[in-house]
Order: sequence, then structure tokens, then C-alpha cells
Amino acid sequence: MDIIHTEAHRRRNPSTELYGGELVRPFECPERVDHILKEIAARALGPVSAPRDFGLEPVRRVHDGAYLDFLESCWTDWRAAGYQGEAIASCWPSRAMTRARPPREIDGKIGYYALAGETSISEGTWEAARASADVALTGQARLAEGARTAFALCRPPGHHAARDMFGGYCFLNNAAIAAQAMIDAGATRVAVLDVDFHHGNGTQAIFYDRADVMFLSLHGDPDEAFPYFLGGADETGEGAGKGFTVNYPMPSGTGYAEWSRALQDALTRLSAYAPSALVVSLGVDAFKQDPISFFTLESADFTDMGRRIAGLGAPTLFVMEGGYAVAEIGVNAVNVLAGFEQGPEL
Ligand code: OKP
Ligand code: ZN
Repeated sequence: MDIIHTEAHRRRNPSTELYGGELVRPFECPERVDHILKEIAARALGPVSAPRDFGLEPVRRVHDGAYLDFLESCWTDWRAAGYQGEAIASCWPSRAMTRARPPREIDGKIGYYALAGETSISEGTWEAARASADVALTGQARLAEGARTAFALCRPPGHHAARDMFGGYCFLNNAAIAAQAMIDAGATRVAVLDVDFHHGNGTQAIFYDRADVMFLSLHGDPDEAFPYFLGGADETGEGAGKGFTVNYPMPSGTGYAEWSRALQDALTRLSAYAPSALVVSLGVDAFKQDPISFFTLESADFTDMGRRIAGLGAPTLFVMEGGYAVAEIGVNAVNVLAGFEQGPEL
């Protein structure tokens, strides 16, 4: 399997995450990629190559222009305002404050574009986010050139990022950018299957009113888990997109028996949709030892997950999302990919 990776991810290395009222070292850290690469090498999964530079055009197909300008200038503007720490949102356009436009001043602007406060913006964040989108787009290009599968080792992750919102460690929605690029290259039906523990609110929102990109997500019930305000089973799409969003929220303690039944249902729906390409938002934070999640999947379950996804028979782009049990992230992520390469049990 072709693996796309760049060391530019290291430019995303903030020292703070607002967690439980403290500023802690972020769960989403550069070592995550080191462990994945180490396991890729140990198991000879395939060649690792660098991304191409696609520029911002394919990113603009998914994200708002003023939002991209904000991401690019945020760190400079934050420092210019005289702040000593990393850029953290602390005010939001809440329900009763609907003056829905970005203020000029950086403190207001970051609150306007933030969906949550845990994600600090630091020097290099924009460059790493852009490189991460290029990684996904390069994976998409591999599929367009005829590859059956590729692994975009994206970091930072993307599935929480919406058209004009960052947060949940995400800035640019790598999976959505790749899916849109597939459509722009002529695909008529693409699907995004999101197996990260957290609901892919950004991806859902981006494609909510569209029938050309189906979105299916298995995740912690938003009544109990981040991102809290999207991801219910009653969200099924709108307009032309009605029926093309499918959510599987599951409660605390969910193990693979229950999780894989949801996956089987998702695969049955996907099979009926018959996408010409599949994007898998590959988070491995459903793992039992994940420090911020509450499912109980074992490492071996990730192999089975990959095998089942292979059963769909669609050209498949894996896009890395979450997973915070850092020592085990390599084994868990590569298990999915190796399971996919083994294919379904006959
Ligand atoms: C990103 B991805 C829980 C706070 C959760 C954000 C989690 C972002 C996960 N107390 N903070 O989907 O893996
Ligand atoms: Zn996650």
C-alpha cells in the first residue's frame, strides 16, 4: 500500500491544550506519527513517499476564503496583539449573540472561527495543516492514477473542521478535501466512512445537503462525547442530501461486538450506494486504552475492521484522524491497513 507522509507535520507542535481547567501538553502530538511510521516499517506495509504541493485551490473547494486567511494570519496577529501564550479562543458567538460575522480583532476572530477551546493555534500550525491537506490530496491522486488503495498519514487531523470552523485538533478537513477532489476529477458517487471515536461533524456539515458524497460515522454518543452538538442518529441529511448522512452514536463501554454490527450496517448501506471511491476517516481512538475516549476495541479488532472494509471492494483512501494511546497507535492503525490488504475472509 502506498503511504503518503511529510515531516512538515512537526510544524504543528503546540505546548498547550485546555483540558479540565488546566493547560496540558496536547494529546494530539507529533510522536503519534513516529509510532505509525515505525510500525509501517516493521511490517513492511509499503513505500512511504512525500506529498505534492496542490496549492490552495482544492482546499478552497471545501473551505471559506476568509477562514483560510484567518488560519494563515492567526499566529502573527495574536503575537502582534501582544499576547505571550498560544492562541486560544475564549469567546464565541453563542445562541443569544447572533451577530454572525467575524470581528476585525484577533481575540474576537478566533472565537468566531473556533468550535471549541481546547485547540491552541501556535507557530507553524497553518503550514502543517496545509501540508496535511496535500498529503490527503496526494493520496487522492494515487487513486485517480489507478491505485486500489493508499494511506494518507495526515497530521493534524481534519474531520472536525467545517467550512469555516477549526477545533477538536482539526483545521483543514483532509478527508472532505480529498472527497471533493474525487468529485472534481469526475466521480459521481463518493463515500466517507468515519471510524474515528469522535463524530466527524465537519465532514457531515460540509456534505450535509449533497447526494454525491455519502457520509457515515460510528462514534461516541454526542450526549456523552465530544463534539457534543452534532452526531445524532436523527441527522440524516437535508435537501438533495436527505438519506446520505448516516450516524451510529454508541454509548460508553461499547465493545467490538456492538461496534462491528454498526459497521456491518454501514457497509450494507455503502454497498447499496456503490461509491466509485471510498474515503475512510481513520481514527483509532475507539481503542480500549485511549485516554480521551470510551469504547473498548482491542488491537486485533482493528484488523477485522480493515478486512470488513475491504469487503466493499471499492478503491479506498485511508486518511489518518485521531488516536491518542500513543504507544499503541502504530499497531492499531497498521492493523486496519494490513487487514484491508488481507481482504475479507472467504
Ligand atoms: C479529535 B479527533 C473531552 C475533550 C475533547 C477534543 C477531542 C478532539 C478529538 N473532555 N477534546 O476526533 O480524534
Ligand atoms: Zn477522535
